[in-house]
Amino acid sequence: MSNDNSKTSKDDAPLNQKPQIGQGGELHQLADGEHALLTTNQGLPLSDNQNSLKSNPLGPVLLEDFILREKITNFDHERIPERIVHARGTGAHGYFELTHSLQQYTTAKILTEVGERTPLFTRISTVAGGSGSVDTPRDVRGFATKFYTKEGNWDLVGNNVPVFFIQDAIKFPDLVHAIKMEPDRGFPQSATAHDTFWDFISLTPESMHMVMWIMSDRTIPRSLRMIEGFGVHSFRLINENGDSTFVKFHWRPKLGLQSMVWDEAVKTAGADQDFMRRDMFEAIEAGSFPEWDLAVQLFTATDAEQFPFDHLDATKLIPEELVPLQVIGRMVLDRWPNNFFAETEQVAFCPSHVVPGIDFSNDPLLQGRLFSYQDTQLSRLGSPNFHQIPINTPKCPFANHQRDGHMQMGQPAGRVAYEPNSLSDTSPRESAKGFQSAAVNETGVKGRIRAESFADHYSQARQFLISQTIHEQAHIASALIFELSKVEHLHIREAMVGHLRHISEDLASRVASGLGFQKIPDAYKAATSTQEMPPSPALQIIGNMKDTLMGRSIGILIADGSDVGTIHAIKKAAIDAGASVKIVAPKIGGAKLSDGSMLKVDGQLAGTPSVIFDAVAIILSSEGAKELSIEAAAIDFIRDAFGHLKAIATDNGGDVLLKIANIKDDSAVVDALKVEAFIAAAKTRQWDREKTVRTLL
Ligand code: HDE
Repeated sequence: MSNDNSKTSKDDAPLNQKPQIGQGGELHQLADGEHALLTTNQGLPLSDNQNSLKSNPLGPVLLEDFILREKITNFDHERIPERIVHARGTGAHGYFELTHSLQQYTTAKILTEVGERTPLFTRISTVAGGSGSVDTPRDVRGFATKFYTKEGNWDLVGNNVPVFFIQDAIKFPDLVHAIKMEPDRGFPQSATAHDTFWDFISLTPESMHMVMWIMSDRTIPRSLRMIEGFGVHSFRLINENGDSTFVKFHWRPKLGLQSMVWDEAVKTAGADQDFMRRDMFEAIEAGSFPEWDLAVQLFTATDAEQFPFDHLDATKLIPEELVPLQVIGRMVLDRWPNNFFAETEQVAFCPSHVVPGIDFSNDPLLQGRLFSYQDTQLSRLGSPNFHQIPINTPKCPFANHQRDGHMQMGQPAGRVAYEPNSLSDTSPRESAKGFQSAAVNETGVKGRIRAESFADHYSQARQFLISQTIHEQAHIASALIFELSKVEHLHIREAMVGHLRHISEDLASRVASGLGFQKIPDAYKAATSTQEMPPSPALQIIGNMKDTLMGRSIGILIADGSDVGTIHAIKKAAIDAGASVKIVAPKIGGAKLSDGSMLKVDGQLAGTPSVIFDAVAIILSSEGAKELSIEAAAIDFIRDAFGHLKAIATDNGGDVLLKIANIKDDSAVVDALKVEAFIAAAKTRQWDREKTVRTLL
């Protein structure tokens, strides 16, 4: 196996000292004392990695060339089947530190040993697109964590949204087939805005709460570091006495929540299709480690009886006004994987991976998941030995009598591979401290029957909607109009508006008007009527954004002649406030500032649009302004920043571009000399500006 012999990205010296040129002019880099020898997988050192074995220099390649065959065979099999859902993901290593013991509720050491750091690997993903799809579609984000605990691996495999589309696992293949690209045409990739998705949804009223979430700004996050995570289902904690308490798990980002505006998400996909992955990578490389609090909601079966919904129904959440969140620890992601494939691609999460003291509820969706994930790993990773791939291997001792199979890496010794046995004094045996399921009384009639308590499909959808700020409600209406406008079949559009009427007549009429309906379609025949539930402000994003520049990024657009003092003042203030700063200029080689000094540039204008920043400053001399006034990329830079509700600072040169872009001043378009005002405005988005830049129905 080769070791890490790569240079750091900051190291500029060329690597190879002794190249040789072959007869055909090709380069041969030879190992010197420091380089490892290049070998086959069997350890055979290679003398030539540039040429295959031929009968003469222009002759046919010989079958004898086992070196070529080994290399190509390996390459031919480099890909494994991608995940059927959540194919595109970004992963990182880190740790979990418990700050508050749940000893009263559980025996799980990871939840009872305060101060203990448990290593973990977290993978955050989109759901619908393939592994090569873009990072910023409107989509739920998967949020899966593998804790390597002392008592075995615990996988908390959740999403950034606390509810789901369906109530029973038997509907999952239908949902996924409807959401993914349509099978006859192979598009759209990574988008819900198409007929099959909305057809299925319009016939599945239980999905309406989830529809509100996916049409909200939750599904267009600004950064993976700024999303929440939810275990979604109720789980159980079991204590020493065998008593069980229900629990919901929540991840809360230290940087607060933040989303993009839709137009920004669309343009970011073009500017940088790896935007989220790069953002996470750069944050970790810079030592700004992404961090989340782990919080729990704890409740008993008796509490649950009082809830106006069934907590075993994954289309429902428990408002934190009803059951408060208790923060019990934190997760820090502090190490990027060495190898994307070996770790992020091969990591295998299974909700069935729990530790003693954590158990499952009867949520029918969770019950189906307990089967599905183990099963999918068999085809993705090819063998029941997938736990032997290092990223999946427990970091605590583990032993059993399972044997053999594809790619068995171990060499179990001895003749005993069964239990009970009398021939070994050391072979693994069961223990009283082992995993116990909650002792629950199950009674009732066996059958394929959906519980009556699952029949309310609209009340929490309405609760979510009315909990949002007016800006977020407008975004939900706009998103529905956008998506349904892509649906070709009129009856599907009508059916969806028919559902919305049970959530909010106001929302239904806004969407109907945006779709150009002359008359509002009939309401869908609901199984039960909508109950009025109190708003839950905790469900907003805008209300949960943090007034901070921590983890955010400021772009400063400059050109030759830009004022050195203004640039440095803005850069210093932004960095002091916790932001990262990038200098953008027409040429990557640098820009000569007003004092004659050269400033290093981080991005060339055409490849560094303002969508990748949270706020921008445009600092230009009159010459620079003249040069950029005919650059569409410069005008778009400023116009998009304005349209995406970002703070903008300009000096006199920057003002020239403001005029060309036809931007009228508002309180967040500030004079570049008023650095404090710019920094204050940069910490948030200008929601009140939105109505001046796009139609909000
Ligand atoms: Fe998954 N899901 N899922 N899912 N899911 C998979 O497992 C499945 C559901 C989630 O980063 C698959 O290894 C069924 C809810 C995440 O590797 C598969 C049902 C939630 C990931 C699978 C659900 C999730 C997956 C595909 C309905 C949030 C990515 C590849 C009963 C609580 C994990 C794989 C990673 C992946 C099945 C519904 C989250 C096919 C049958 C609800 C974060 O096994």
